[in-house]
Amino acid sequence: MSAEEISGDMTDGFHLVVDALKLNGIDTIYGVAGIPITDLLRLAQNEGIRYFGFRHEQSAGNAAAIAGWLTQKPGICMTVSAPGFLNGLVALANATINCFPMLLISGSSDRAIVDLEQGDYEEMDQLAVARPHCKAAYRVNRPQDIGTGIARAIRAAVSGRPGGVYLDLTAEVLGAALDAETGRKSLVKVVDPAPSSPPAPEAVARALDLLASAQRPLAILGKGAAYARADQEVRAFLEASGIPFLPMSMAKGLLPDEHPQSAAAARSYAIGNADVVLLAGARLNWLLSHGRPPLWNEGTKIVQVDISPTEFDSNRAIAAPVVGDIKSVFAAFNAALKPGKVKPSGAWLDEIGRRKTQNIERMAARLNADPSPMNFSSALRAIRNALATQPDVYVVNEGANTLDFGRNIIDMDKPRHRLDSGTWGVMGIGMGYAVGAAAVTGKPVVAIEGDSAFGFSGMEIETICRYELPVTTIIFNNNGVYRGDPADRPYSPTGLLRDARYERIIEAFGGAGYHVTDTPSLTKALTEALASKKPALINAVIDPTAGTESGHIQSLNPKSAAAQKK
Ligand code: ADP
Ligand code: TPW
Repeated sequence: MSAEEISGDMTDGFHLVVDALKLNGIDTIYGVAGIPITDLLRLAQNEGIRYFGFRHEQSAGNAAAIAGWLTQKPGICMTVSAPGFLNGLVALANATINCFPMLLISGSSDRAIVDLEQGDYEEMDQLAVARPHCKAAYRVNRPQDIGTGIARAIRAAVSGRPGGVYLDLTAEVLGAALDAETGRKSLVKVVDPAPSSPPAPEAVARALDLLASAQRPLAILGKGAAYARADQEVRAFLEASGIPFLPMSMAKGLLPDEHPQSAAAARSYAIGNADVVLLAGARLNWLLSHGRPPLWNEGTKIVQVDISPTEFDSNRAIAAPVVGDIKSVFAAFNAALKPGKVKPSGAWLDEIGRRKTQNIERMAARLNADPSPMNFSSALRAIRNALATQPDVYVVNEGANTLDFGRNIIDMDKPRHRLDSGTWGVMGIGMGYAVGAAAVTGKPVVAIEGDSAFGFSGMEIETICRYELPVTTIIFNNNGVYRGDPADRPYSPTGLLRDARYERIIEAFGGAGYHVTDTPSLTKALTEALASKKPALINAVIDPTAGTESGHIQSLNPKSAAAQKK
């Protein structure tokens, strides 16, 4: 029986899931169809939920995760059992590690057979597999529990530190019948799913006192601050106090990169010489060198603002921890800040300014050069020129050199417009993030992709074309992971096919393909693609010898301690 054909006084698991999602304002699902969820997806669509069908669950999961980060509502990914679930699991784990709210909802096979390992179709104990990779994991075994299961999953995803949640729906539960009245009563509308958590007044006072004692304060803003949608509060505090700031990569645009207080072009100097750092919505993980020397100074004192109290002292002692959501905390900072109380010294601001100018001048020569073939800097300059008048564009960025150069060269003007490989430095987010961003914002998306990075989700070009999304994918084609094969050594571990014509992939699906080898053609192609508001793919040929292995994190490759020094 199909899920739609049921009598009026009865309901079933399919309907209860859709009703519970709708009751909680869920309007979009990303997924891949198959047993046992096909009828569920069909019903969801019939009931007015938008559905985006992908070619691989990892991309569907990535779309859901970024949709969650962009909207503060959990993004929903639905998959089939065992292999479909496992394909989605990387995205769920990535969402959790990045603090993005998402739900992976997977159908699962017959519990009685699975638990006795009797060999069901797509048999797997999915709940047990998911649990270590997400913030919470639940299974619904009875139709009357669907409402509670979805409510708990939503709350777990968005409250406190956001993260990925797994919800297991057995095939049996989806098909199970319940009388309609009991079913309706079993649904739960989650009230205040992400309650604000204002900081303790004494924590605020401690933090402001420490900042007031600073000569050389510095603020570091992370993607948690961008997620918090505290744009006005954060900006007001930084402008009133005059503290220079550094954005982590997905916090670029929280204050515009062009803002005079941005210290981004003097990053190492600013981190290494600050006496007090205000760390907001960012962890002291590898991306910030664990807060340790040589980048950091041992003597620097830290004010850390985070919604998760267990984050404090994770890598070094935090002198002034402030637990709370960033919106409430910065509102409290603003309310308590007396004019002139926090005041960076003139010498500190002058020195940051001097180094910024010096570094920008030093970079300018490289940025303005026009080598043939193009390199990362010149190609990104060409993209930057096309994007200069398009602040609404969402930028997705992955690769190694493509990511590292892209982060530095592409300025962001608006908050939450840069989406990238994030905390794991993961490859494969590209097309999923592009679809998710286009789906929830309706705005154009430009995905700047290394050729290797693109390959992880490249088949989703068909998805982009099928839904006619305004996504332009630019592939920096240098024939390899990081770089191309040396001429005398084909098939090296980092090599990819030479001179691949990636633009023909999108042509197969009716999109616009461009093959460009110089910067004016790249700017022109991107400008044209954006104006068309249609799917496009630009194959940008880059010098295969440009860039470095592993980009800017080469030092993380293990080196043999037994290697002979030359
Ligand atoms: P980045 O990669 O940009 O440095 P991280 O992902 O390491 O940022 O850190 C994000 C931090 O933000 C996490 O520690 C998380 O707990 C925190 N966070 C997320 N949302 C909020 C919020 N609304 N208020 C305060 N902190 C938040
Ligand atoms: C899921 C390891 C890091 S960066 C990268 C790989 C494979 C691709 C670099 O080549 P690309 O970029 O994209 O052509 P560029 O700009 O240097 O030319 N598997 C996963 N994640 C990661 N991070 C890797 C492998 C990796």
